[in-house]
Amino acid sequence: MIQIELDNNKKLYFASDNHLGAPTSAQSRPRELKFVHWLDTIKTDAGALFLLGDLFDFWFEYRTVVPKGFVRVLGKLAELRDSGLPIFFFVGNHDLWMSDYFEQELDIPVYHRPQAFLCNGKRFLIGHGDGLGPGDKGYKRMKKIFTNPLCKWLFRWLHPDIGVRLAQYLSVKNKLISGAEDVHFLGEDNEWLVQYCRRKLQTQHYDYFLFGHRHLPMTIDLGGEATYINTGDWIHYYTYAVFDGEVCQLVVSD
Ligand SMILES: [Mn+2]
Repeated sequence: MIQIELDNNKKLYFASDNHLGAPTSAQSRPRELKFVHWLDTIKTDAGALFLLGDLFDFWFEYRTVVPKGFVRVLGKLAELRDSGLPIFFFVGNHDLWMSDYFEQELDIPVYHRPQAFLCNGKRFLIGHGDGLGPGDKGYKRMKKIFTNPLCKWLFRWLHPDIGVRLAQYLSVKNKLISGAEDVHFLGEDNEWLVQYCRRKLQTQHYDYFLFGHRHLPMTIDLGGEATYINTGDWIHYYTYAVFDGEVCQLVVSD
């Protein structure tokens, strides 16, 4: 459990699913600028910033190379971090090949699974949300391949111009960005992250569960003073969550 004490009037901010770089770097630029502008507006009262995954539509770290682009958002994160703002990065299923670049270059810790936080007496469980809860077997199988050390090693030895292009092709082809397939709310009882939260609550109380991944902003009352908030995305909704020290809620950015 990581503890954060918020000073007066400071807040926690949570955002996810920017998918920068998709469907093309030119088309993702306005979203990147909007996000960088948002980072500028929160820096006055942010006590900590949580990025809940899929910041990049594709990311891979070679030993000496990282993908081109994203200079503005990386620069802004560096500025905020250098000014003393704690930033926590949770990898999503699109950027799970993060290694130590964020830690080394930006001094931002990277989490590969959900992490508990205690802030002003409230318990948080925070993560990206992929592969949690029951079901989603196809994805879980795929994730095993993606995270397999031998597969990663083989991919690393493809020339980046081939590897990155191949990954971008596969990533953009799959749904969310193209808008080819709509994301539908499955109903409280069928949302597998809701089921995941309910199971967690059987052994440990949390005041707030924060996840991304669904690309659907939602706030779901789990009963017993527990709430699940999904941060939505920065493609269609431009939503984020903010915790003012007492209450956590979803906000649409302007
Ligand atoms: Mn996503």
